[in-house]
Amino acid sequence: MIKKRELTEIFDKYNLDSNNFVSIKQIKIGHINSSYILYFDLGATVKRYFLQEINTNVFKQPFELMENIERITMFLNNKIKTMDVTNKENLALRVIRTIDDKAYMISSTNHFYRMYNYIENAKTYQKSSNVKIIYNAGKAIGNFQNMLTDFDATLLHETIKDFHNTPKRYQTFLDILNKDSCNRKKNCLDEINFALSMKDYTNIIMDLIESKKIPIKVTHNDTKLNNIMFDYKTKESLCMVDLDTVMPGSILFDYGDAIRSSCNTKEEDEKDVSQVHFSKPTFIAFSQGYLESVKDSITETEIDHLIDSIIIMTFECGLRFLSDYLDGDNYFKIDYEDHNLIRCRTQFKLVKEVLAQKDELEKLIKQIIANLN
Ligand code: GN1
Ligand code: MG
Repeated sequence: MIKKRELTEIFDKYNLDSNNFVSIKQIKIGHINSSYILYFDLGATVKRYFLQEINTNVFKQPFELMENIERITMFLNNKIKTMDVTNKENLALRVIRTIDDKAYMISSTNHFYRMYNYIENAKTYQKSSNVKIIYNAGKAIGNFQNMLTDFDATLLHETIKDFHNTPKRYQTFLDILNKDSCNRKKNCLDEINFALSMKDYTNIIMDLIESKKIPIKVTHNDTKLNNIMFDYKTKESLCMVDLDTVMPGSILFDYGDAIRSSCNTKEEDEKDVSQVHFSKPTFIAFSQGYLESVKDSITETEIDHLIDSIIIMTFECGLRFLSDYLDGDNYFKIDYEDHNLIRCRTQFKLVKEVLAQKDELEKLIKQIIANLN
């Protein structure tokens, strides 16, 4: 939790009246940054702000990162202004600037903060089996990609290099495994063997990108269900949050990663892995919403690799958890010793289930596509 002295510094930088300050609530969401809601009593209303401390261990170039986020959020907000929609202020994040006109503030204890408008009457879901919500999640990710098609990708810094370069992630895993610096290899031999057996899968998307068989677009790259805000009442999706990894990429990253997180019947860190299953109804609902929104821009080759992308993105995520576990938990926040290993197990279980029904899932995609027009 943020110390009182630091909070005072934040209030000063953002010109917030501490006399109106009511409380601060930490939101336990996300494995990287720390997030807070600030409440101010304005008499007739309560004003909220969304404050985040950026994890500079993960995002080593926070200035460039904030430049990206400002560019993207301004672009989105300008576009929304011209659209014939209601509720415009809730359809994209807005960065709040400091009194010295910066998109961030660094505290005297060297913590890096940024502030956003608070999206009112909205919520996120850790998981959901409500097909309407899931269908809207698919639409949200498709729409996000659509809105950014004319964004100049050369303006973006690469906030984390090779973020979804699965072969590089695999190589990093091998290096960490080789060192076994925490002597944890012995605790996870099954997971290691499964990871090694998946090597041939790792190159598929990168090969398609390198051979220019699929296009590079501006993508979100972290399309977990809980990175989508939904209207509290209508369950319509409002906007995508957590824009730190918006970078040039393949839409397969976003589709695969979203299915990975949405179609898990349990939490990402469910300890009883026998409870973890890949939900086919969720897969259908999400794919329906997603494909409806991108049907005019998605290519044949991208469609042909949608199921591969689920396998690869879910595997990559599990591999990153496993690598971090072997490496001594330096990257993802953990609540207990084996947390990253538990997370890895759920992801690998999902990969196995998708592999086992790959042909059927391919057929379902074809059916959805056939019924679109
Ligand atoms: C991290 O910050 P959060 O929890 O939205 C990670 C994603 C992983 C995800 C797994 C910058 O996302 O890549 O898929 O955890 N973000 C970063 O839950 O590494
Ligand atoms: Mg994130």
